[in-house]
Amino acid sequence: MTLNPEAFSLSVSAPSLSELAGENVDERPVSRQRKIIHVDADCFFAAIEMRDDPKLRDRPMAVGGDPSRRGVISTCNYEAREFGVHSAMASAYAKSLCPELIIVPHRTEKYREASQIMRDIFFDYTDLVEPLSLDEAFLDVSECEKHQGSATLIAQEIRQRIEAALSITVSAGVGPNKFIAKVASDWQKPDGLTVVTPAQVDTFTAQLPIKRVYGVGKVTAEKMHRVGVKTCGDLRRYSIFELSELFGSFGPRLHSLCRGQDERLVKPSRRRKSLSVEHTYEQDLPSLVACLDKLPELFLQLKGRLERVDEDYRVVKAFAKVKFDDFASTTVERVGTQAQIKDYKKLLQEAFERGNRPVRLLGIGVRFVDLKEDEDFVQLDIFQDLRRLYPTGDPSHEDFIGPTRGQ
Ligand code: DCP
Ligand code: MG
Repeated sequence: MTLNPEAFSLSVSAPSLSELAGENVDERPVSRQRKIIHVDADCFFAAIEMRDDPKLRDRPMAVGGDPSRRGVISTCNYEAREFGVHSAMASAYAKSLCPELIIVPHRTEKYREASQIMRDIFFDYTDLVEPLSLDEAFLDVSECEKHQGSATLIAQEIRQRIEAALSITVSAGVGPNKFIAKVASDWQKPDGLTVVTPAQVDTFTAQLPIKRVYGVGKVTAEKMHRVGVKTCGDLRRYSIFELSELFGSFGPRLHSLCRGQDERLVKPSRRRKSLSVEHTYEQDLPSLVACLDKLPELFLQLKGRLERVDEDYRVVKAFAKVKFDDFASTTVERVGTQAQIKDYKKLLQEAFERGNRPVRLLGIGVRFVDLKEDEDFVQLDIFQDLRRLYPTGDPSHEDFIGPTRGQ
């Protein structure tokens, strides 16, 4: 049976709130229909390298170690994949498959930087973000109110924002659980969005080759093939007892997964460390005065975002970022700030003076400590608890950034 990605392609016109909250395909009494997004960057390390060096584009390239020093491929672009090159392959062997393959070394700092920017974008939609690696994360957007709660539109916006911010593409999958979302994000890679509604889960998983199920390795898949099980649908013929006998403790899980059921929660392992807003201007800002003119608008945006973070975050630093017309960028940050607009004026001035030339991008933000993560957090003198500063939480105070919700 062939899989048909088209059947699950993006349908922007259909608001997925009703879809995803709608029909319950299995018979279990599910208390709440969840909306999970899985995001995974396309050939991540390679994409960053191609972005930064256009000579690497449109030809097979990989990131990895030197073939003459027993190096290994970390990843490669999609052109190289056509030659059979893939992650974890010896670079020398990759070269033998594709002699024109260009292999460039890692720049880990760049990948971390990009990863952080992706995460900051995810946190604009939910605090329930579970990073799986530098380029991959689950988001539970069940409670997100953006786009009237449409996970489809949220995923689409996340993809667009990452591409605009980083000039790389990511693929996303939307589904009612982690398993479905993860399979879906891989469905139309690269640069794809696949939405599997609750009503489609049954058909979608029935056709799914068994090797797509996380935890089913080569050996298990071969064992299944020998007894005629090629798809998740085929596996449904076996009872939970039979599967437990055949696959031990993995049996009950297989029983659920082959029906597209997965109750695992999105576990936010790390919470956000910072929050910022930035803007690239269509025309460069020629002077410090022109930059300062733009500050109130950015400040209002930042304030709006900060109102949505939860009360376990404390602001410890404010920062301003400036990118000049020669693409050099600089960030000035300071502890002991109250993160008021006058603080940002000073930071911006200092940042501007480092380059003293026209500016293409301005950003301002705050860094947090997270009381949930840091139980031993001691309130240091060098920064202020903004809630103590403004106990009335008067939002009309123009310099006030509400750090918490429900002030
Ligand atoms: N990576 C690595 N070694 C591996 C696998 C991955 O160093 N054996 C690194 C390089 C990848 C990054 O992790 O760019 C993300 O891994 P993915 O599995 O998501 O692979 P890619 O993003 O490169 O490709 P895809 O488009 O298939 O997601
Ligand atoms: Mg990836």
